[in-house]
Amino acid sequence: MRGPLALIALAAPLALTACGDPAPTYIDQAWVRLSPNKDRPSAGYFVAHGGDSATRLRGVLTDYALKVEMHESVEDNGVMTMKPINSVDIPAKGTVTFAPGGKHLMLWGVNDTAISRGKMQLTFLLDNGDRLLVDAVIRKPEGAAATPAPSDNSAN
Ligand SMILES: [Cu+2]
Repeated sequence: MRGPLALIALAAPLALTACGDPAPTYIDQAWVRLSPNKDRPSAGYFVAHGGDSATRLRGVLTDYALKVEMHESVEDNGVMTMKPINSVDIPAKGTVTFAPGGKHLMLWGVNDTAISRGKMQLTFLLDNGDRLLVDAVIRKPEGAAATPAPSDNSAN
């Protein structure tokens, strides 16, 4: 362990002074709104921050759901519908927000272990080959706490 740690300690001051380093694209504020119905997909939201160069989000993967899709809510003749999107441009130094009513993730079959842990890791695939690993907070639907446990023995 001594070798690598010493290297990191040496590298840190260098990284701070290297002001020519390109700023990377990153993701934050990731969260999942859990569907109250297990048969219906949950929705995921986040904010993508562009680095010094523009890139593109090619998709999102996770080990903690059966399927993930990127969607966009669109108004069609006054009716809100949504359609899958294949990629999203992340402009240099710009932000792209996935939020309720707009772009969002749909997640089918969110893993029970992730739900009880309250978070799930998402992998964001970028056009430049980067993979960004981000923990999304799982928020249970309103009133979920009031649902009695199915195994509850109500003999009284
Ligand atoms: Cu959708």
